[in-house]
Amino acid sequence: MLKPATAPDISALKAVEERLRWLSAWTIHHANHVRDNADGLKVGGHQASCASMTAIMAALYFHALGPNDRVAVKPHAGPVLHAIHYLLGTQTREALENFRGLGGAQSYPSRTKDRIPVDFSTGSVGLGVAITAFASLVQDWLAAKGKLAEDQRGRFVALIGDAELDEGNIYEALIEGAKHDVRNLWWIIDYNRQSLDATSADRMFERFDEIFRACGWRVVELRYGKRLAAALDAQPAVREWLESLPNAEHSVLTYQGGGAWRTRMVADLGAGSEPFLADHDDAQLAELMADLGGHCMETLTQAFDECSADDVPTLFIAWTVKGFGLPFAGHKDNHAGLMNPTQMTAFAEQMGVAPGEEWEPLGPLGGNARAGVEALIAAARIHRDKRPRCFGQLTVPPIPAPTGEEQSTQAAFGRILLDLAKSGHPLADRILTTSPDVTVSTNLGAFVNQRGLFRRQDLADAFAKAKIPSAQKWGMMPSGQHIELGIAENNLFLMLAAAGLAGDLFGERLVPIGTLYDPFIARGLDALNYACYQDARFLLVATPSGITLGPEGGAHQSINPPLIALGQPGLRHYEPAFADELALFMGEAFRLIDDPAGESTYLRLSTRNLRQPQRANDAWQADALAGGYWLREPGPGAEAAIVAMGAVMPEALAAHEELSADLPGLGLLSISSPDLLHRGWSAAQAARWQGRREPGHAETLLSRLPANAGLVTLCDAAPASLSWLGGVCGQRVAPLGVDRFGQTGSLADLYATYRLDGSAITEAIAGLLLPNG
Ligand SMILES: Cc1ncc(C[n+]2csc(CCOP(=O)(O)OP(=O)(O)O)c2C)c(N)n1
Ligand SMILES: [Mg+2]
Repeated sequence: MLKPATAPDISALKAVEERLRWLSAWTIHHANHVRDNADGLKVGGHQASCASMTAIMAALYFHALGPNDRVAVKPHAGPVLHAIHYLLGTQTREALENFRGLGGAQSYPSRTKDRIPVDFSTGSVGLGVAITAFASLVQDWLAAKGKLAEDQRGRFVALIGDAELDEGNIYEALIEGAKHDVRNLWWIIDYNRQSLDATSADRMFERFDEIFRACGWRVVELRYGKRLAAALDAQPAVREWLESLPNAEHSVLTYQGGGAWRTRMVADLGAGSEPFLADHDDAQLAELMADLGGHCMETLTQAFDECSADDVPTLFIAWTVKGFGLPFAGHKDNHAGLMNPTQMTAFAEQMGVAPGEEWEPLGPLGGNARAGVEALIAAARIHRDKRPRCFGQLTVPPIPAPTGEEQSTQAAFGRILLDLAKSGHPLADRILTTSPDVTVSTNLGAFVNQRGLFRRQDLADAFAKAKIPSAQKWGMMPSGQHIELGIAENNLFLMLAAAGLAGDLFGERLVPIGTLYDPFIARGLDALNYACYQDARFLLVATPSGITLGPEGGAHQSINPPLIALGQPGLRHYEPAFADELALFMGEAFRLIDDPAGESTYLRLSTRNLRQPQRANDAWQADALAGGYWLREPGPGAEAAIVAMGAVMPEALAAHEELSADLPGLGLLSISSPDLLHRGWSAAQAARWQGRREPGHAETLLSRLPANAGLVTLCDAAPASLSWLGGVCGQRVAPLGVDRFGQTGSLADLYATYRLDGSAITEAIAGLLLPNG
């Protein structure tokens, strides 16, 4: 691992810290109190959260970080990151002046929306921390395959608000990381002992270090700065007193200042406090008591230097004061607190910033101090421009559909991946598969047998060695492509997020494929959203799904994921009924992973064996890719159509055959993506407002029917997944689907109970065509 290039220039780093504290506070102040505010909404920002971290971030960015290191910055310290890039010359004054405005610097660091290089977006606390563990794992995966040279590798740093430690996803990642012997991680806690609402509970003090140590981490606690440590060393009684002070009272005294510290020490320690207090007036005392490890440049740089030489995952607990150096330092309500204009003027004076010079990057610095800071900035090894995103590395081979008269989409998925693994096509080498303990039951097993499990050190399959027959070969090796996760679906999505950013993080586009049971998407929903928000690219295969799972019962029968997908940007839902559709959508998903304008794909699959259709030609394919195609064309003047999706297609086909005698021209529309159809519908409205007439695919399909036709929609999911289609051309709809929890049962029983069968379709059509019947 890279060591810091030079000994730290402490005074220059301190000057940088002041600049960061000023610029972050000013950026927020400007947005709230200087810039025009037409709508009167509070703009907001977190001056206290920023001031808490400026020393830590100065020490990191201008001393400790190497060129390949990647950082997830605590969301509320976003303005500090922008200030750093302003000093480095990679952020503009214009973007800072427009902080939290349209096109300006974002409130929380955003990979896609900010113009500065942001390694990981943050905002939903906890997720930015955990993704660094998975990014480190992806780095090891690539390195083990010779895809990432030694000098291209780096460390993954998470800057963490201490209240983020309440997020369970951090511990899920910690445990998974320990299993994989994760390394090159620095998690740095801004331990200001304040959250949004309040000060932290004392009972968790000295517990986090135990948790991390138990997982094999090195824990470095930076409690005191050099000056305070020396003062307390000389007066052990004061140290004992200070360390027994409840956190809330510590915060009160920090807020009240030197006079309050003095009064309290005299009251609690009597004459014993005199030697400690004697040399300091109130202002000096306040400063001394705020000299915590996370504000002391010597302490920080020394700690970072000491841990730079190895790759041991390290937790730094840097004690800090929330709002350090600001008038509301330590106040429990300071989270969203903003300095008022009077306080800001006083702060400017204190920082030596003259009126009109607020945006000067180096502000009041002159002479040697300025030269020192300029040298520090020039030497910052993390300095880099935003890299262009990395696309165009994949060639997608044709994906043939598995043959077989009867197939389930889940089994076909396994076959397609197996064929790819055996084909030796370069795309297969870029596939990283992963699953939270459902590799075998989602049909990933055959691929894993071919390509192995990833582990930095070889580990033979004990069962195979003992010659015990098993369908699964679980040999672990550096060349292995599958990353097996414990049952924590949140980790699956963070893994997909990290692997889906491999192109941007490491210059190597991967094809991440993750599998899980469809209902458990909900378990990792925020992490899925987080992955999409960063435009990570992957293929999510959710199987099995719906009440079609039959005897497995209601706890495993998913209902609402198609609705989730309908509302999730950056994720395209396809729900194939047949194996040839699946093959088509998998090819498309691979293409989308490597297309700058692409997105991730969610395939909702099933274990139900369906008789496969005989196709006359490939004409259906373009329409299927766009979201739906006529499986049975409607006749002229057709009064009705059945509109069906996925595993219930046999019921739709049978009903179609039965009803066609009485309803000539009855159509059967196969929906492959309600998500795409809805987007097309919205886009058509937007185009119309701009004077263009570009019907969406749903309109093109449904305009084959008269405006007064009836639609029976049918899916093994929430009926709203398809019922909205009636709005496209104004046709009447009878929606069939699942809107109660499922239960155990045979398919015939369940389809009858939940009204997904032929008689339900017949009744629904009758209801549409004979409203009084
Ligand atoms: C998942 C999630 N829940 C809630 C919030 C709202 N929120 C933002 S910051 C915060 C507390 C932050 O405290 P801490 O992590 O200690 O940061 P500090 O500002 O003290 O440095 C909360 C609850 C959020 N951003 N994300
Ligand atoms: Mg905090």
